[in-house]
Amino acid sequence: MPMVFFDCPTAPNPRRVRMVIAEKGLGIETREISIAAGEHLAPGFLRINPRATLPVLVTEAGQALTETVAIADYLEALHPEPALMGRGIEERAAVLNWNAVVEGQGGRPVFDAFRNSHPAMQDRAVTGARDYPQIAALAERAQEQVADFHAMIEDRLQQSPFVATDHFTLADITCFVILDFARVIRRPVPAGNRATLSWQRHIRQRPSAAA
Ligand SMILES: N[C@@H](CCC(=O)N[C@@H](CS)C(=O)NCC(=O)O)C(=O)O
Repeated sequence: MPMVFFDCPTAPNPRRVRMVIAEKGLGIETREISIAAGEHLAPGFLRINPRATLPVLVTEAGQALTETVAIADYLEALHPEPALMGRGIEERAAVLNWNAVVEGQGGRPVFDAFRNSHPAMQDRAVTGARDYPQIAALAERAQEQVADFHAMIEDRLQQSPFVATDHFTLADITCFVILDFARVIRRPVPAGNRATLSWQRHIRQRPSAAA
């Protein structure tokens, strides 16, 4: 069975996987699922991922991986170069650690603010097959947390050329995609955050940034 990548062109987590695939120069059979059209809630897709989220990578053995980190780790094991998960145990630990920090302190509030305020997300405040109403106060709190995230990542990038190590990794992909997606909640990187803006310009030049 060939490997199949289930993608959604408008969503940030699938974009992280597209960037990993582009960085590694892989050609993987891809099927597009439209979240906007509700295709991820159709019975055929729920049989593949009962949690109704994208991305999904179905491996050659038929296992459905539904988490970006697991997909990136799997592709790295098959195609080690270029290394995006760190070289050696210290680097790998740093990549997993920083990736989780960025997902938790950046991704969580950006997604909370978007899902709990955007008209397109009405009753879709939480991913999954079940509908949940928006909570306006949660969106407001999340906006404050996004400001904290911008400050935290600026501090980090003043000390380190990349988020996790001295080279480009999955943690940079995650941070780049989240900062870009924050346009939907009108939170660009603040003009004074020079280290973040310079790192962002540098990553925009990579071909994978267009993925
Ligand atoms: N933990 C998952 C998160 C996947 C996720 O939340 N994907 C979003 C798109 S970025 C989704 O499927 N949303 C479906 C919806 O909005 O109903 C990952 O690591 O990729």
